Amino acid sequence: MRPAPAMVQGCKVLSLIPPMTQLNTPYPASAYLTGFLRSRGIDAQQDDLALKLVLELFSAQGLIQLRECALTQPETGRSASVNQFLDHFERYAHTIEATLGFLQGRDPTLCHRIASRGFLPEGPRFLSLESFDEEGDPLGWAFGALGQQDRARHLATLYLNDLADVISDAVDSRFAFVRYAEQLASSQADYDPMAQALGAPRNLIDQTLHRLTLEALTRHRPDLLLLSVPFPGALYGALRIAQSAREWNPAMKICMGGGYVNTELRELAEPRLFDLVDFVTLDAGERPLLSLIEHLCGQRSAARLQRCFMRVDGKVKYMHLAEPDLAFDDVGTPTWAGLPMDRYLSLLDLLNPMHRLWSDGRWNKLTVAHGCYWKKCSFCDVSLDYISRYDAASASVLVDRMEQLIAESGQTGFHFVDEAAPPKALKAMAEEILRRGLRVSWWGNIRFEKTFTPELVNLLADSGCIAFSGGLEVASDRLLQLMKKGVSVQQVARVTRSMADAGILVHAYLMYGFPTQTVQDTVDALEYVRQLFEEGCLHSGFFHRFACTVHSPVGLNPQAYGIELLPLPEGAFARNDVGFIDPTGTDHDLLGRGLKKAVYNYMHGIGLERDVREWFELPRKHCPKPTIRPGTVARWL
Ligand code: B12
Repeated sequence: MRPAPAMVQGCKVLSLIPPMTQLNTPYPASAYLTGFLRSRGIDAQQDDLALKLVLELFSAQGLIQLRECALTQPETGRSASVNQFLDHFERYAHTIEATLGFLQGRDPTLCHRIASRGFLPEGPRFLSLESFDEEGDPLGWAFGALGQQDRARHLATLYLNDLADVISDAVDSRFAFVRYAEQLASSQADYDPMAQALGAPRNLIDQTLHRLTLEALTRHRPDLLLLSVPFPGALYGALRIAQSAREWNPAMKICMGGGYVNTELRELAEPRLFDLVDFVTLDAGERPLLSLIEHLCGQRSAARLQRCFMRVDGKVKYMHLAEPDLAFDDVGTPTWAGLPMDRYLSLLDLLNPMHRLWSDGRWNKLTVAHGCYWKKCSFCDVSLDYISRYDAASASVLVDRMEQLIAESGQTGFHFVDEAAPPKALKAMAEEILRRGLRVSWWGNIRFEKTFTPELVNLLADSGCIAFSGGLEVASDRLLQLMKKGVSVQQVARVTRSMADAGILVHAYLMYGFPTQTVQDTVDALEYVRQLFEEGCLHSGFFHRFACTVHSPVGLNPQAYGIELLPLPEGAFARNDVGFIDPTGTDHDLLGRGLKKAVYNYMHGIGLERDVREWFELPRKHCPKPTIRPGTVARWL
C-alpha cells in the first residue's frame, strides 16, 4: 500500500452504484475505484443502490406500497399486468420473498415448487411460453427433463418481469430492470427534460431510492460521494441520489464519472447539472480522483485538477493539467468489500446462452488491459481514452488480482470486461493460471483474429476459458474491410470452429445497417451466418443495428463511408448518436426483423435448412439470391 499524506487519508469517500445497472453481480466501477483508493490508504466505502432498490420494491412491504399506487389508477385505465397483480395480490405477497431467496441461491430446493407451475401466479409475461409449447411441456426444448433449477429460474424471472411491468404501468413507465429513464440521458442534447423530471415529486421508486440513499449516507458519513454512471439508463437514478445527498448535507462534495460520462458528456456545458454535483470527471477515474481528493484537502489548486468539469462563476469549466495516468499495473485490485454479495439475483431471462452469462451468476469482473490493442474498427469510439489508451498489466499482476478476488469473494468465475482482450496477454495469463494451478472459469470479448490458433485456443480452454464473444459484424468481406475490423469471414469461421471444438461457447456480435450495405450484402451475410451455425462454429448471436456516434471514425469522417451526417440538435448536454443519410437507401428496419428472427431460430437449431430469403418480409422478386454458395464454410474448414 502506498501511504497517502495524512490529510488525504482523512477524507472519507463513499462510492455508490446507481439504479439501474445489473442485478446478478455488481457493475465493477465502484469496486475498481474503492480498491484503488484503499491501495492508497484512503478510507473508501461502497454500496449498490441499484440492487437494494430492486430488493426493497420487490419485498412484501414494497408490494403493499405498489398495490396502493395501482389502486389509485382508474379501473378502466389499468393494464393487464396491473389487473393480474391486483386480482392475485395475496399470492404475490405470499411468494415474493421466497422467490427472491431462491434467485439469490439461498433456497435451491424451492425450484421444484416453482417448476411445477402451481406456486407462482402467472401474468402476461408467461404467455411467451406458449410459443414454445412442445408436447405439453413449454420449456421442454430448453431445459429437457432435467434442468429443474434453470426451468424454475426462468419461471421466477418471468414472474419478476410481470411485477416490473406493474411498476412500469402503475408507477413509472420509464422503469426497467437494467435501465431507468434512459431516454432522458441517451444522446440528449437538451438538459430540460431531465431537469423537469428531477423537479417532479418523488414517485414510489424515487422515494425508496431516497430512503436508501439517506441510510447509506448516515452509515458512512462521507466527505466525498462518488456516483458512477456507466450507461444512459443510470443517469436519472444517479441524479436522484445526488438530490437526496444535497438535501442531507449541502457541504458534502459529489463527483460523477463513468462510461456514459466518458462517452456522451465530453462537451458538457450545462451549468444546471452542477446544482446536483460538484465535479464531473472524464475517462479512467484513478488519476482525476486522486487529484480531486488532494484538492479537497487543500493540497492542490482547482487549476491543477485532471479531466474535471466544475462550475465556476455560473459557467462550466474544464480543468485539466496534463499529468500521466497511473499505469494499469499500478491501479490496485478491485474489491467487492461492502457490497451485498450474497443478495444478487441470478435471473434467467433470455434463452440465449451468452445473454445468460451476462445476467446470471456472480462473476468477478476484471480487465486484461486498459483500452483496446486494435483500436481501428470504424464503428467504435476509438478516439476515446477507454479505447485508444492501451496499457496492459503483466500476467503475474493480473493473476495476482484474480487470486485476491477469489480469496475475497469465494467465487472463481471471471468476466473480463475488455472491449477486445488481447490474444498475447490472454496467452500469458493462461500460462500463468496453469503454472499456479488455479482452478477458474473465465470469459470475455475478443476479436476473432487469426492469432487465435487451435493451439492457443486449447491452451485458453485448459486454463478455464468457457466462452468468447466477438464481432463478426456485417458478415461480408467488403464491409469488414470498410470497417477496418482486420478479419475476414473465412478467418472467423476457422477461429470460431477451433473455439467450439475446444468446448468454448461462441457468441457473435452481428451488425446490420452499416453505411453502403445493400439488400444483397444483407442476404449474403445471413447466408454466411446460417452456414456458421450449421457447421457448429457459432452457438449464439445477436444482430444489432449500426448506430453512428460522433466519436467513431464513421462519425468523424462520414464522406469516407459514403454517408452524409444530419445536423446534431443544439444543446449543452449529451452528444453521442448522430443521424445520417445513406444514399444506398436500403430498408434496414425491414431487413433487421428478418435477421433477428433467423438468428434466434438458428440458436435453437431451427430453420438451418431453409433458404435465407424466407426470413425476410420481402416479395421474392425484391430479395436477391445469396451469392455465397452452399457449403462454402464447410469447404473452408
Ligand atoms: C463490458 C461492457 C458491457 C457488458 C457488461 C457490463 C459490465 N461491466 O458488467 C454488457 C455486454 C452487459 C454491456 C451492456 C450494455 N452496455 Co456496455 N460496456 C461494456 C464495456 C466494454 C466495459 C465496461 C466495464 O466494465 N468497464 C470496466 C469499468 C471499471 O470501467 P468504467 O465503468 O468505465 O469505470 C472507470 C471510469 O469510467 C471511471 N469511473 C467510473 N465511475 C466513476 C465515478 C467517478 C466519481 C469517477 C471519478 C470516475 C469513475 O473510473 C473507472 C476506473 O478507471 C464498456 C466500454 C468500456 N471500455 O468501458 C461498455 C459501455 C459502458 N457500454 C455501453 C452501453 C451503451 C451498454 C448498453 C446500454 C448497450 C445496449 N444498448 O444495450 C448495455 C447496458 C446494460 C445494462 N444496463 O446492464 C456504453 C455506454 C456509453 C453511453 N452511450 O452511455 C459503453 C461505454 C460502450 C460504448 N462506447 O458504447 N456492456
